[in-house]
Amino acid sequence: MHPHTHALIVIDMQNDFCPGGALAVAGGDAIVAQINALMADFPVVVLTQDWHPADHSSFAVNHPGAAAFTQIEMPYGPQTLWPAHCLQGTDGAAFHPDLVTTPADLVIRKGMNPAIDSYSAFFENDHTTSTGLAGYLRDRGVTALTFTGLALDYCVAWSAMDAARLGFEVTVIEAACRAIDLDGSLAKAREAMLAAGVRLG
Ligand code: VGL
Ligand code: ZN
Repeated sequence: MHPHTHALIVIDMQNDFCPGGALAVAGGDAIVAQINALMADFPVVVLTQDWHPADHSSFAVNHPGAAAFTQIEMPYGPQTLWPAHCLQGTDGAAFHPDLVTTPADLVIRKGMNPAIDSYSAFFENDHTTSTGLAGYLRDRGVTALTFTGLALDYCVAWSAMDAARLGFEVTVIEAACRAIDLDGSLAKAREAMLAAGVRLG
């Protein structure tokens, strides 16, 4: 068991990111058993859930004429357009049925504001609007974070880099993650994580 200052953060282990889902990540379901086993080693466990309204601006369908997996400019910077996914309250937004959620201390939802996407568990994509997660972890005396989940090159990477910037000691267990890998996004994310001081374990 890790000390009480170490938390496991499990990112977006939801049906829509697993094979058969709306934004399926190859092998997304293959890491569930590993994550279940990891949870037993951490005194603090946080799960995140991508949780979008139907009119969310990251959905290609809400930009007439635009295709999924292309980029547009938003007031806060470039935004990749995605197939509609993780609609609040739907089965696609639910956790993978084999994920053991009982050990979770906190479930944090993100991506509810239709105007801003939110890859990171800490901030929306404007890098300013907080989800409150950092305050929760600090209040509990947590200083080190280990990340797993989906997708490695988007929500896991953005969360891990924000955590490192916030001063947490950060490890990403790559073997317990899977990536979307859109236009070299995995290589870019790995490089950016290493530059941000994230340990890839
Ligand atoms: C994610 C794209 C859009 C993720 C969420 O969980 O990595 N990726 N929404
Ligand atoms: Zn999303």
